[in-house]
Amino acid sequence: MQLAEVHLKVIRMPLKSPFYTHLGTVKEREGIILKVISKEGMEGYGEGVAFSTPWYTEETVKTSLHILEDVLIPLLKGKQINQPEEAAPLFSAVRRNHMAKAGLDMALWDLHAKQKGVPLSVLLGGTQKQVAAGVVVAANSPEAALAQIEGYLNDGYQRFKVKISPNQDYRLLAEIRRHYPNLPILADANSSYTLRDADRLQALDDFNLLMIEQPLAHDDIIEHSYLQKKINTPICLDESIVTFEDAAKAIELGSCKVINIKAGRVGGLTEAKKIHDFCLTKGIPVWCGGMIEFGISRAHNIALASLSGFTIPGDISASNRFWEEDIIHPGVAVEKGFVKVPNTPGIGFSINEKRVKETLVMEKIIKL
Ligand code: OSB
Ligand code: MG
Repeated sequence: MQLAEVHLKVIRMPLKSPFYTHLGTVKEREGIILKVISKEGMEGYGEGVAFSTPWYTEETVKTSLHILEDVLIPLLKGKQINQPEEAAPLFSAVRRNHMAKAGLDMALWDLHAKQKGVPLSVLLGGTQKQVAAGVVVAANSPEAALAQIEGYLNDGYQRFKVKISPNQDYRLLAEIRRHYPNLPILADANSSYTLRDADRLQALDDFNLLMIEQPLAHDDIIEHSYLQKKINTPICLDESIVTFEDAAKAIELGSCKVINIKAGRVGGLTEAKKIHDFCLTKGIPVWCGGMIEFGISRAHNIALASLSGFTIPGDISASNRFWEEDIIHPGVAVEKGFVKVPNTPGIGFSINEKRVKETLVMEKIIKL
């Protein structure tokens, strides 16, 4: 395939309710929608998942736009790409900027799947026909967390991720366990602790958590290995794993027992699949993390999560978890605790152009 154009759109949408983390409250989400168009006029969609501010990674919507427009898209000029896996090596001379790379990588995967007339999940090697739905609880009080859990249980979700920090951990989890002794829960700390908090984190072993996600620094691998020796709860790394090499080092050092794979965070589906395949050979279970993203990125997540190593329910929630109306048709739906993996070509969802128009902030067409 050879590309003729790349369309970049920035959209902005309010969340149905505020998303509380110790790093700040997310009330509205900006995102980048990428459409790649081949010389033959076929289309593929990707999504850039950087936030408006660099609270989760160093990238932002603005830095992603700059890197896409001025660096990555020009690298595709005049290039014949026969496999979507060829994109990542083309981008390898560009340091980091994983989220910008991922948006373009995803769009090329979708385009390629559509050209071949196969579902993206099949092209990736996925085998699961449906993926277990999990959801994140990000509340600002135990009462609000319990109310969210009750609602999501009624919706059929199979796994609950609770945001914790030193300001809200033991008491919150004790309260949840008092009401739901056997609920499958994991705690996501988003790097809010240090090794000095090891005893405090060890105390959370009381709650039979599935795992604790990213307790220590966002870029640490060494200290997590010390912590894992001290606590029984399996550590899952999120922020610390931005490349295949990070995953290999973390596993080698015993820094985690589980990995949360986000295509957006690791530079795209090619790298995500590589991490998945490696974890499978090492017996490390993986799950697919979310980014409070829009439907295009969620669709890519669903396809990725259909790979056989994704044995733990991920942040795969319905469009209505965050949005009044998503930018894909139909919206992602959870039925009896599962999300169906589409069996139509590419990501398997069409674009809700009306919704894109309503939320559009900026648009740019780049001709190659
Ligand atoms: O740490 O997993 C995280 C959302 C944005 C950025 C980072 C994280 C999250 C979530 C929400 O926890 C996951 C979702 O989209 O369902
Ligand atoms: Mg996380």
